[in-house]
Amino acid sequence: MQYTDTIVAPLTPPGRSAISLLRLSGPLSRTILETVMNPRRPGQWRSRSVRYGNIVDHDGTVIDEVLAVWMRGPTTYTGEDVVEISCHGGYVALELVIARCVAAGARLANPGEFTMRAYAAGRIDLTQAEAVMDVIQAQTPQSLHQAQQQLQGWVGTAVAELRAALLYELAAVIAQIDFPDDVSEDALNRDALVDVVARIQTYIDTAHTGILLRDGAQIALLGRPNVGKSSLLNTLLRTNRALVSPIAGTTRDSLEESADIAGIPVRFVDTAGIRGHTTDDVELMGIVRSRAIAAQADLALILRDSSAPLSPEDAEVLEARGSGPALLVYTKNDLPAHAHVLTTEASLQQQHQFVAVVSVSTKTGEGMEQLRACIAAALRAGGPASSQRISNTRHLDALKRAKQSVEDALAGIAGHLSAELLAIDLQEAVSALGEITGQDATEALLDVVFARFCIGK
Ligand SMILES: Nc1nc2c(ncn2[C@@H]2O[C@H](COP(=O)(O)OP(=O)(O)OP(=O)(O)O)[C@@H](O)[C@H]2O)c(=O)[nH]1
Ligand SMILES: [Mg+2]
Repeated sequence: MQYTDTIVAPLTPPGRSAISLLRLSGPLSRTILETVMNPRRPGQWRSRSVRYGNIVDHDGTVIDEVLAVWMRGPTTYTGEDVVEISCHGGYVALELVIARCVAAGARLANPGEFTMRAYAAGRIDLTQAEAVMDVIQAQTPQSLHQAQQQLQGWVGTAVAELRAALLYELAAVIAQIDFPDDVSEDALNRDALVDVVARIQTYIDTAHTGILLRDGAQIALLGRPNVGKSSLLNTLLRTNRALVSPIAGTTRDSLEESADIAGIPVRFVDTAGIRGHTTDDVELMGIVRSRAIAAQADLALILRDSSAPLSPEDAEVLEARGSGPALLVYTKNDLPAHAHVLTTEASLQQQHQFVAVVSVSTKTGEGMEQLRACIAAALRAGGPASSQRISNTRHLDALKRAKQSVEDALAGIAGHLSAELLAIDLQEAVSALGEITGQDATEALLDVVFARFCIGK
């Protein structure tokens, strides 16, 4: 697809910085550059050589001193002629340089429009376009590494192989419809379809860890007042984020902070202590929030003060969590343990199947490394070591549909269904796979994918 208009956008966020970067892409890129810039040394523009000079207004007034490079398509990010200009940082210089480019014939780019053009030019497939945003939004080195793998195209290659295998079988089925006499009964290779199902399943198996590393997990710190939730949050974050005091009911509103736990981007939520008998309206509002978070978090840390007797409030906390995965965390293990701590453990364990039990002290730091390891293990639950993982729910959903359609076709073969019906199942599987890479993507799907993008990408 060839676009006739030339787009422009900042590549760097607004704000004070040494330099800002902007990009033009489209057929007029070089003409616009020649109009707005006076290079210091005379001469022709050569592709991929950097030139120094001034961006000037139509009357010759200097707007900013810049470095600029013109890159001839199609071996550019968008596949079109591209110009990149480094001007000074700050709000004004960048805005004026962009305005000057617009006056000279460019149009402001929409979010994701450069990447959309790269996709339209066939430079990248849809999974790589999505990976661009994943790289930008990666929250830990591991999530970045995973996004880079996808950017290099492994999902597209894997899906193309599956699709090719299915198209081969689909052709055989269609031949059977068109020339029923020429094709033998067993023209369809059942084993090939079984193999496709198995391969799709191995990709589906990577998705739990993949999606976790891309999107992260919410972990709630729950417990009755004063068990040490805010202290534990601070120790996990290694900051003084939350207020801590010996007064029960210190934390009123829930408070969320991000951290990296063994490469997994997690959001810890400190909550107001759950208790039934408060008359304080504000505390009650906080407790309502705590209960909502308790029910929905990906993982809960249920805190129990090991120096205090078990109270009915501890059971309330467990009730608020429901059946979701939880770690039991004994706090304040630097203090003498309460005499009943072991019997209380038994009674709590009866109420809930904990993933693990850990004992910590935020005063001495004891147990903290073990707690981090338990959290990582509880979240990851045995994911694959390779960083080639399905990390996008859109891909996962399409893979599941493709697998189901191939399984339907296999059931059809067993049930001696007509070639026409088998062809429908196989065609559906092919289309589902094509949605992943974009071959069978609708306009609406592309809009959804590119709506996630930021300006300048
Ligand atoms: N000795 C000891 N005291 C602790 C430890 N952790 C927390 N505390 C103390 O316990 C008290 C309550 O701690 P917080 O972290 O405010 O407890 P919380 O669960 O957030 O309390 P609320 O916000 O009121 O629900 C404070 O006086 C802390 O200093 C610990 O590991 N050892
Ligand atoms: Mg607190």
